[in-house]
Amino acid sequence: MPIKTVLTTTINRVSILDEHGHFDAELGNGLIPDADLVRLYEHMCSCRQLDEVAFKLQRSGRMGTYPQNMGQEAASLGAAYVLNRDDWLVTCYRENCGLFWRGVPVESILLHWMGDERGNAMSREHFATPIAVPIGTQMLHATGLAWASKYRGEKRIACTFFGDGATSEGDFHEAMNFAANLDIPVVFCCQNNGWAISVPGKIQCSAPTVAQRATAYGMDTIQCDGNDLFAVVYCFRRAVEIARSTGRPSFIEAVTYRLGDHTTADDARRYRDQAEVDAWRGRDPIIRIRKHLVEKSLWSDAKEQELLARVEREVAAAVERAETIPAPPRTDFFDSMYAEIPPDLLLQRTTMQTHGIGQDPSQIDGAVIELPAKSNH
Ligand SMILES: Cc1ncc(C[n+]2csc(CCOP(=O)(O)OP(=O)(O)O)c2C)c(N)n1
Ligand SMILES: [Mg+2]
Repeated sequence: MPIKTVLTTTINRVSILDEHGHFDAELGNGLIPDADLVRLYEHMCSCRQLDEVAFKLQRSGRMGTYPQNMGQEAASLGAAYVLNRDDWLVTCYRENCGLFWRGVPVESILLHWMGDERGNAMSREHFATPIAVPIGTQMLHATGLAWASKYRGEKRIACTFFGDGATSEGDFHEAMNFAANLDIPVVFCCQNNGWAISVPGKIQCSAPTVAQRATAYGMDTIQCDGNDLFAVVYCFRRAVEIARSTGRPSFIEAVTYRLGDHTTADDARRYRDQAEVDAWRGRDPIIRIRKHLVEKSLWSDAKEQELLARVEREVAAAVERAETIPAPPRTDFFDSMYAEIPPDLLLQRTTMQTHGIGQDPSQIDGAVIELPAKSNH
């Protein structure tokens, strides 16, 4: 036969607790113990509260740009719940829920979006990298971290998160290719929220699923309802098992939606239909878990009121902590780049407090040029 089929492929989609409240007992029973489910629900509510508060902080001039995570809480939380605390969690900017589950302090993330980079310096004990705003870079970092782990004979794996838009970046393909061909235990998770700012998914990826991009690299791949915490946990258990038992990478496409704007600098009403947003509001990952908990008599209105009051207090306290951390000296941003600061930057450093940016230094009368204090960098 001159032409024969050398590959046919299938992409499976996992859904356990759907938007109508149907629960697949076969896959879902025993997946998340009740006590954990309550804690996970409470945690998602606290992240949602943070999003609402951060939006108001930005609108009142108390924060720079902020990317709301609203609607996408389940994917990173499911991952953080399944991973070991010392597996690497390598995220971009819509994974607050997973990072907080790890123990990253809320005030750190707030501080970062308030413009203080010290907030993005993750503590060693969290095994998380700084949240990546450059699109796609973190996938390579995750692959490198997992490779280092393998090289050292450690059991630690890496998990990385990125958006659908990031899968159009060269970095994505390089990371996937490298991880697949060198047997690197990394879990790639694409939060496919349908949009990369105003670019819709359908002109970003002409294949019917993002998941099938992983097939091309010879990697195990699966799609899940990314707003279904049970489905996310199911897929991560599977991916983590692959990574630990075979040392291989795998791919999860978590299909989700950002209910808010891209960031506070965006107005999504200019490019998205309200009907689309409304449809996704009905698929909110938090609402469906709440309904499920109520059905199982694990939740009540009284508990809900108590929780909302508590998360309000906790987030307000985190905002206060972030706002009262003393600001770093303004000259700091000159001091981390060079061991010996070049003369032109030294002049800028010295005059920035008293003269406008771009002012011709030769016009500066009597500028006193001081050497910076010896830095540790
Ligand atoms: C390398 C790079 N190019 C462009 C940008 C500007 N930018 C910021 S977010 C974004 C879209 C990202 O979309 P996606 O990966 O789908 O993530 P989402 O924001 O939807 O979570 C772009 C193009 C950037 N931050 N970094
Ligand atoms: Mg996107």
